[in-house]
Amino acid sequence: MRIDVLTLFPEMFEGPMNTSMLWKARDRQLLDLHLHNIRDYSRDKHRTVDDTPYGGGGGMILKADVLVPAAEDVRGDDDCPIILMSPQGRLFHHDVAVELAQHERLILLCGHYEGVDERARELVVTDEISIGDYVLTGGELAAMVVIDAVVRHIPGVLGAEGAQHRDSHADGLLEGPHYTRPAEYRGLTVPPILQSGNHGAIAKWRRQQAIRRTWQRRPELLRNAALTEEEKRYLAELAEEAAEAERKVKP
Ligand code: 4H7
Repeated sequence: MRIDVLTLFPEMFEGPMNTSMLWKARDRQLLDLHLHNIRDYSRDKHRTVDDTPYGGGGGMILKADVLVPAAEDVRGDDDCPIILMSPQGRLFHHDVAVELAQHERLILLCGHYEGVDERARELVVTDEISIGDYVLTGGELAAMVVIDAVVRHIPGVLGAEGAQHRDSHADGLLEGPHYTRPAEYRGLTVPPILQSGNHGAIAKWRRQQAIRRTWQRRPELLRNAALTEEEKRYLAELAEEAAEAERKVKP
């Protein structure tokens, strides 16, 4: 997969994109990452990329006559998505990461200052994504979050185990608890079932723990999770246990 990033701060990408899973993906040529400095598309001697907003109000706006030629030059005659990272975009989540990973190529546009001239959106942006309901100084950190989450879904990136299918959210549930050695630490022990060697029973226990944790922390996710009849009964037991505990507090 090829990803092009248009940014005023290409150096921000250096650490994250040259570390761990992302570095491996690039090294194995599964990810072909290109960073482009928006400032290189400015045409005046001061390398201007922004200007004051029409109507006043302060702050600076990224110029359409810089952004549009930059995006068009990078795109060439490809018809790949050009995605603006912005607080006004559709919310990024697991399914969006899987969807974006199906593309041969993506272009990510990182805004800055008070924002981008609306005509750049109209002329070149095909999709607008937000990583969450908060404001960032620029789109760079958001773009890196999207790149990391998308690249995990390129076949071969995580090795043969298909670890992305075991991740939180892959099956609509949060992950349950994990343990490694030692078997006892500060008096806290590992659940005996994990040491039983009974793989069927372990798989069932893990699913139940995932359901329990999702029910406790993100119950709204359970609406879209695919549960078996047995798992639905387990969920009903959890609700019954909680109702019972509630009755003990205020009878
Ligand atoms: C586009 C338009 C993404 C990009 C405006 C980007 C949050 C997210 C940005 C802006 C982002 C997210 C520039 C508006 C900085 C606010 C102080 C870059 N913020 N910004 N201003 N949630 N900021 O994904």
